[in-house]
Amino acid sequence: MSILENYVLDNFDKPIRECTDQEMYKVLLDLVRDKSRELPTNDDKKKKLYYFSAEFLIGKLLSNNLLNLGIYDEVNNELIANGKNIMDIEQAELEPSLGNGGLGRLAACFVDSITTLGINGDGVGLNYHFGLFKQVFKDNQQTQLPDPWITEESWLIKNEKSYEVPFNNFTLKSTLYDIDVLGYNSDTRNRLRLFDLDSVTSDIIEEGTIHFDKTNIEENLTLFLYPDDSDREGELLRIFQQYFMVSNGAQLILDEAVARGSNLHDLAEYAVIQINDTHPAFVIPEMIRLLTQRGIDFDEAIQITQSLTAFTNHTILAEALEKWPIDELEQVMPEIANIIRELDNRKKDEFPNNHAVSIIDEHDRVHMAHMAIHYGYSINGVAALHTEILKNSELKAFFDIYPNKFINKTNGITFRRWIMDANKELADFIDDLISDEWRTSANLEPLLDFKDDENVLTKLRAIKFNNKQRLSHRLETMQNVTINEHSIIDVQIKRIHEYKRQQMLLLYIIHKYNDIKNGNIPKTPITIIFGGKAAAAYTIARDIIHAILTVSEIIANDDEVNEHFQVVMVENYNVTHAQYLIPATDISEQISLASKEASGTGNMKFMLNGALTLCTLDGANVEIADLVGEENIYIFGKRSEEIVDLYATNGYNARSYYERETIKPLVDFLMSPKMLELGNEDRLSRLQYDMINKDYFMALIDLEEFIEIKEKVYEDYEDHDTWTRKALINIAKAGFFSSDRTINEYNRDIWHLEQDIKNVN
Ligand code: CBF
Repeated sequence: MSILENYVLDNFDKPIRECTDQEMYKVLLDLVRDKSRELPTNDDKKKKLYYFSAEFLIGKLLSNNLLNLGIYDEVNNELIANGKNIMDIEQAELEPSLGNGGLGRLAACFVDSITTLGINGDGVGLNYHFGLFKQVFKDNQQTQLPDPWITEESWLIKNEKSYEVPFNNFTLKSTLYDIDVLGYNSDTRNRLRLFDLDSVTSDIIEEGTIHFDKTNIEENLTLFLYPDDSDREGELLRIFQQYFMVSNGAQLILDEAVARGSNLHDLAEYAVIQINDTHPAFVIPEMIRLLTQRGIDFDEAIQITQSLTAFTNHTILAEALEKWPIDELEQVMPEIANIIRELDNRKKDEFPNNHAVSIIDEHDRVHMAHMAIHYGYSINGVAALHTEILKNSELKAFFDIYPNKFINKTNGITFRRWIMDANKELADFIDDLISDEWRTSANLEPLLDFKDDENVLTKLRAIKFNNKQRLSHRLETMQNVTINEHSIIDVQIKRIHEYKRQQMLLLYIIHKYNDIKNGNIPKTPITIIFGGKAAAAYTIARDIIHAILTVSEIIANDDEVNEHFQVVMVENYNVTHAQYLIPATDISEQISLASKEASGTGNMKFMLNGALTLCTLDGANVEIADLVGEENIYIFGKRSEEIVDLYATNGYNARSYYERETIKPLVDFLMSPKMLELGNEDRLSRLQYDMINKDYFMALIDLEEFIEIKEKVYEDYEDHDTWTRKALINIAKAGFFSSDRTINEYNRDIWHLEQDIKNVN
């Protein structure tokens, strides 16, 4: 009897064939969990990494874990033999709502690679019950609902560990949940350590909303990721969350290090902390507090903490570099506020009159990044260009005093999820061509030998077509939208933010719509797909979604246009959606205002799946361009130095661009009768006004060039062989972006941990 049959009989006392998909999901979850538990953790290794992150956007785990355990094919074949389909079974799995954007997805890729390379390292975070929110479209607008995912059948395993976190006036006792993290063919496992509070309850959420009493910390603490912080109560709640996360994490570190033999003076030999963005930076004062509480004197506690803490910066956007009013910290955790004051005083004494490096500024706000740079031993950016911008402009004052702390670590993505799981047909085809060695080495370069092989190019096109069909089927079932699988699939999926310039693509869409109305019919139909959430309090981003949905409805209703051109916005974009969208994509839109996108990782996923990148020279696009060569990528727009300069000199005037003959009708269209008939006047006029009078992220500056290059891209698509050859070259050059390479570099240059697998590209 096979393992699967055994599990089914134990659970349901009937054969596989007679089980529902939900029942089969339960069986597979139990099977995978048991198999994972058989693997030892890496705790026999002396030193351990703690990757602190507010988010872990892990995606569904069933397929991924089967793959990593090396039993995917065996299980899948047995399911097929019993009339079951793993894709249907997976529908029963709810995607964990533990993250939102790039840094959260990066953290998920990293824990996979850390385990794959046999490094002792856990992720530390919070167990949010309802994530950011579930995005639902109503009247062409984004509405926000809770996004529940925790059921009896989730991957969480309750751990008996619990810690007390001392807030002002009260103490909260945590509950720890673990999720096992498996590596590819790895014989050990690591864990996500997610802290929670038993008293948290959904009862306090107002029905049909994501609103709740922000002051009721005992009941709301881990309800949502990034709760609205547009008022003081919201800011306090964020501080409560952050301190709860790091205090638990720091206590866990001390517990585990002592259990492994540390006397605390030597803590840095037992632990290293990576602070993922600023959210976990309170771990610094908290670790100092805990060490002093355990008898270590203050100066030494600072020195120990510094020697085990490293920081990753993911953005240069001021609004994302957190600054908390010191009086709010005093209200939530006075001891920590005092420690921060002392840390700040020491740096003010060391660097008198250098205000740019203060931790507490003249408005009494605590700069989290500044604290992490002063009191950590390493700071890294996430792509070569981004790190240079940090060094030369954004954090120049710090680079001047600590040049040796700065280092670049270009992001990466795990190939397990982003090709082996998301695009099995392509992965298998690559095995046929170059053997399966790439699955561990990430070396796809041998594919270049096939760049002129007609049969290979034809097969690549066939795979792309199958993936388009798969996507089309999914959109039909999820959203009741039918897309043309013979069309060019042109995709921009990422958080909705002005700097990412979804509004620029929107203006292009208006241009294309007018063009088709004027009789210029595209040779191949075009489908432009967006996906992404706008933060609930980010009004202009929500206006952009509204404008996209409204234009898409106009196009869908227009029989002169709809068979040639379609615009779709995927509802509630998440990792699962991405796994369908990316393999089906021809054109990857990476069109941020140069200098503003730290790295991007979607760009890497698309490239790996054979999409061609249409981009500005921003973030990791620069490295993609270097790798594939200019003839295999489409680059447009102002360069980052020019943009940095424009900001410095206040040199951009949106209106002067708006007045241009090509641009004015596109922006005016937003308030045209067609739009107003279907859309909301307040939202559309606000967006239009902003574009003409402000346009802080300069959507108009590159618009003409963007229109020009988009036409060229569509034209180039018509030469199928040349296009597919470029796609193949992109796939072949994607190996550099494996997160195994990134983690190998973090370990080599920052963490210095024992590592089982060393032969990483
Ligand atoms: O480094 C991972 C990603 O992080 C962000 O998403 C972020 O949240 N700051 C950046 O915007 C991305 O550029 C980056 O790839």
